[in-house]
Amino acid sequence: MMSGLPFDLSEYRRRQEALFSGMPQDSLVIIPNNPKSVRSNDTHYRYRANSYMLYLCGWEEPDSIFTARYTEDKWVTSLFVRPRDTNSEIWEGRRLGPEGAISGWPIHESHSIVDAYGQILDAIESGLKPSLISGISPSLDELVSDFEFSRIRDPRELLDTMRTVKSEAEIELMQQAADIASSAHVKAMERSFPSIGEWQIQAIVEGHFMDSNSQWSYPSIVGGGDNATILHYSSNSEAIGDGDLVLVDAGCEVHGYASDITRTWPVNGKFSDAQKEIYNLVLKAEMAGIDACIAGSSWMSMHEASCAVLARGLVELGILDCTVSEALGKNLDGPFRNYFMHGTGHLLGLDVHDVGGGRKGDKKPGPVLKPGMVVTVEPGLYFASWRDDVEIPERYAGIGIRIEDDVLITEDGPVVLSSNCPKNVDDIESIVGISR
Ligand SMILES: [Mn+2]
Repeated sequence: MMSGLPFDLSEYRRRQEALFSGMPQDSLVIIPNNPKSVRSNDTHYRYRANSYMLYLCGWEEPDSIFTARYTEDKWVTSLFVRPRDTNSEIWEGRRLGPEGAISGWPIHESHSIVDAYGQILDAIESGLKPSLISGISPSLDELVSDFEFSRIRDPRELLDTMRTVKSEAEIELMQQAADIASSAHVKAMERSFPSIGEWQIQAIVEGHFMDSNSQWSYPSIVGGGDNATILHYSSNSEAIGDGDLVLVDAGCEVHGYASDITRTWPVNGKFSDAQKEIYNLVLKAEMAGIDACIAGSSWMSMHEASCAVLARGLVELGILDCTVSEALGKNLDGPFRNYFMHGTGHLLGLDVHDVGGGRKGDKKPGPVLKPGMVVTVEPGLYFASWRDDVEIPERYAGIGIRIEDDVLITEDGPVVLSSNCPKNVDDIESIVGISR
């Protein structure tokens, strides 16, 4: 069997070496794969390998553990995998087994998963200090916690920073994911019509993902009218009325690398004046955010750029009755946040909300933007008609708009990977409904 790995072995080796160069030589690196997840009784959700496992060696089978230790002047990598088992393979699918894992994978040794715990215990008892990614495998967490280490070394401290900067080959996969998702949004626009079900738009989008040999990278959000104001709406179960907007936040993955695109359009093909006012304001904020995606800039610069545009626009439209600086607030926490509650973007990669910082609630500030980073830029404005805690102007009640692109940071400025997905009012109006 061919390995079918998305990268040259040398790229995986480079990643491994970069990790090991930061690890003390008495470390035992332990990275478990994700467990399978039960949907009901004996039926499982589609399996998705752990992103760190994909990053370091591309192994996609469950019940596997990647380890590395330093012996005889070099780091030796091992993969513990499910052994071959004809009966299990008849029911669940072929396994590569330790024999298959050793040929064509970027590892030195392979073993049966059955031997993993014994070998890990032996290594720890011989004096190696576990460097485990915790929170993935409860039984490994427990095994390691039985030894009283002052602190378990967490390989994520190094890996997360490494993962923020993508190689040429990674960017190529992310471009493919962005292209597939862009086409999916275009198809959904073309086939929209008044009264279309949110689930029907979901089917068009995800059908295109599957048709492209891809799959969603997070549950698709398809919200019509007021549902577009629910940030993580995902039931996608209502019909969308004539005159309503639909917000579609949907992306896919290619070899684990995600795209994450949001578009908002009128299902009848024509923005109302009120919808257009809000739409063009969000678009202006989005483009200001993209323009701020400059290598060397602070993480907050795109958020600041988008927020400034939104606050000014809300004052100009008469939605906020105050000065622009009052609307913005001292710490970007002014009343414009009544209508824009989330961050402007996040890192994107093997995880849709990728590792490496920049997330709300982080203790450290987000990373300085570097060439090779991919971020999303996704401001929005939400006027939920049912809210009574803030002023919702009648003219804009029931409007929820977000526009999101995937942006590669380069020395020469931002490159929008999702640029094939239309976002100007005229471009959108010219295609909505043309193939209904
Ligand atoms: Mn996003």
